[in-house]
Parts: sequence; structure tokens; C-alpha cells
Amino acid sequence: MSAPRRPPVPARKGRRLPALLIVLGLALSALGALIPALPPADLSPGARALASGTPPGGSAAAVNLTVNLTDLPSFDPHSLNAPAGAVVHFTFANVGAYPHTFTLSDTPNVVLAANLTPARLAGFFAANGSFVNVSVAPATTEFVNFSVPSGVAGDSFEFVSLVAYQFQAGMYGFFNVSGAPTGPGITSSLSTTDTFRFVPSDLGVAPTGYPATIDVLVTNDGALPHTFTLDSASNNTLSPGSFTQYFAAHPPKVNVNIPASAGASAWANFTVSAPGIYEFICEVPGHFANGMYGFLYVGVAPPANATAPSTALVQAGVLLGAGSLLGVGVVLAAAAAYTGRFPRSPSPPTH
Ligand SMILES: [Cu+2]
Repeated sequence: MSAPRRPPVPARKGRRLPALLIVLGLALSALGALIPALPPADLSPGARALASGTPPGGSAAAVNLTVNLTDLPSFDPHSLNAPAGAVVHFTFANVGAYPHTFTLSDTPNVVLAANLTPARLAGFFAANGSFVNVSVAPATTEFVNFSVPSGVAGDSFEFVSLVAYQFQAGMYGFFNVSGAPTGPGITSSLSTTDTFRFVPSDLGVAPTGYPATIDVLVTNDGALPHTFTLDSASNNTLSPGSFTQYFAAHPPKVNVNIPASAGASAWANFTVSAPGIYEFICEVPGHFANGMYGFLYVGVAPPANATAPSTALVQAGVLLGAGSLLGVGVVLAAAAAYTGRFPRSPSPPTH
């Protein structure tokens, strides 16, 4: 079948521009009323805009992570993040009536098969080891300190409960290690879905200087594998029919695999040298053609229906420079984290 045609990007931008200016104006005029109402905590690194943990570029000295172990059974949250080299102060709270364990694999980027028997799961950890393995009795709390190795930036480690049939019933999650702090950087986040979408599909960041380090946390909201593949060239529109050949000749700026498991995530860390609009796609066959693409607006105002600029900033100077829209960005991103939806206009089914 032939790939569905997308409207050309320039035309879309042109149509959106007047609306964008109007909305920006409204947003700016509303900010005076909004900003004082924001609790200060919403602007601090580690706000719920992102998964817990310190974003890349922040201090790697210490990260406090609290995990609730429930009788569903589940880990809450089931996606944890910390930078390489950080010391993590874990608090494990068993909020249920059954025993659970928090057992963190030390084997990077392995997603355990969901149909492993309890004996085989225990066998995997016996053979391969674990970073953390703690039993938490009902209605008790355990504290564990864990030093994230410095050489595992970009890796993801699964954690499970080894109590029989809890992993099999869904009690697992992923510990995602971001890059070591590299100085001033900007952090953003988005999700992938089984309906072939990036959510949001338009990301905006507002660096105060170039080259700018940008770290995007990509979390899988579905169960299919995806990639986050970003064009090195700005203001270029990719085509589902020719992106493979294009990337063969023009290597992407960043290309990360998003593990095929709900809640798993991967950091896409990269540097841009100039403002512009950079397209990102999923390279898994058929996904781009079904609409799995988006645009990163670097130093360029994103369309009005996108999330506001940068969801979290790691440096005071960047915060000031990017202005007060940031508060709104953090709040919007927090809402996205809870609801997982920023609706985009529906496109006709292409199957
Ligand atoms: Cu995909």
C-alpha cells in the first residue's frame, strides 16, 4: 500500500502561525495571574513532570526514590530514573498485607519474559546477580542506599518481586539510568503508544545558548517496540517512503530503542548547535507511515497545541532565560504524566 500523505510541514506551520501568536499572547497575558499560584515545588528539579530522580545535568550527588509495594501486586511508581554515578537513597514501603521483594537486576537492557515461572525467575537472578535485593514485610519500610555505576548511562534495569507469582501478575518495573551530568542541559519527556503516536508529538525547548545539551526521556506507554530517531538536519521533512535511505546517507542525531514493555523508558541525549525544527520518527516498519512522528522545536515557538517549552530545567540561568512560560510547561507536563494524553487531531485509519 502507499504511505498516507501528510500535509507538507511548511504549509502546516503557515496555517498555525496566526493561531499560535494569538494563543501566545493570551498565555502571556494570563501568566501574571498564573505564576503566583504555582507552588514553588513545581519548579524544582524532580517535580512530577518527570519520572522521579534527578534529570541529566542536575546534581548526581544523591537521589531520593520512594517506591510503594502494593498487593495489586505492583510497584508504584514502576518507572524510576537516576543519573549514572548517583547515590540513590531508596525507601521501600510495603503498603499491603503480603510480603514483597524489590529485586533490581544488574543485567542491563534485558526485559524478562512475562511467562517465566517463579523458579526460572529466581534462577535468572541467582545466575546473573542483582544490584538490590531486599525483602519488605507487610506494613513495614526498608531503606537501602545504592550507588549507580558510572558506566551504565543510557541503560535500563528491570526490577521485580521474587515472591512467587507476583512478577507474573505484573509486579515489575524499570530503573533507567540517564547520562552523567554534562553541565547546562534541558530535559524534556514524551511517551510512545501502541497507536503509533508520540505524546506529545510537538516538543519545545528554549535554550539560552548553543551548543545546547538536550535530554529527552522517552517512556513506552504501550507494549510495542519503538525508536526515537531524530533527524540531524533542521527544517527538513522526512518521508515514510524514503527515510531509510535518507538516514543511511545522513545519520540521525540520536537513535534510541524504546524497550517493548509498558513503563520502560530510554533517554535520548544529544546536542544541537543551532535553533530550528527537528523531526523525530519511529523507525519500526510501518509506525512512521501510521503517524508516528513529531517535531522538536529548539529555540522556535512550538505550535499552540503543543506542550509549553521545556518541562524541567536544570540550571537557574536557563530558568530565568526561558522565562515564566516554564511554570506552565511544568504543570502541563505533570498533567500529561498523570493522564498520558494530549489529544492530537485524529487521522484516518490507514490499516
Ligand atoms: Cu514505533
